[in-house]
Amino acid sequence: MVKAVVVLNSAEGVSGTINFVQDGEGPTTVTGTVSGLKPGLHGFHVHALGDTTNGCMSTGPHFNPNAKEHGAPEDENRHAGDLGNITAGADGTAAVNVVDSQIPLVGPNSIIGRAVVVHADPDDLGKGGHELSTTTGNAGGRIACGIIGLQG
Ligand SMILES: [Cu+2]
Ligand SMILES: [Zn+2]
Repeated sequence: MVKAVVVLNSAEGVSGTINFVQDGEGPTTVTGTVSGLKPGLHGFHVHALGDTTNGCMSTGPHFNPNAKEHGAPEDENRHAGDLGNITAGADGTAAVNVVDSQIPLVGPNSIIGRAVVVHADPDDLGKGGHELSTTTGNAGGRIACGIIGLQG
């Protein structure tokens, strides 16, 4: 069992903690809470780099070790880091509950040391017809991020 955690940092009042657990070669379970959000959908991704020297901007593009296009978590053609959207309620809090097979915590495609990014706007899952749909889901600004670190 390998565990990891992200503490989200934000210049915009968003906060949260996200936990990752992977048992053996199985899928990774992602759970947590994000608060301080505008109600509604917010893009939620693993980005390639654990670099926050320039805030969330320096975390690079979506983690994409297999050179695919942006998509929905259930799509075959998706970035490994495409975890879809989280949904904030009227109180601005979103619960995260994801099980995904493309974000391992071990091996060559491990997400340890990369970043989780929460966006201002909904991720259109590659289907919005915008010029950014197939790269970012047109999810808008990066309002919170944190580096994925090993947890004991
Ligand atoms: Cu993102
Ligand atoms: Zn993507």
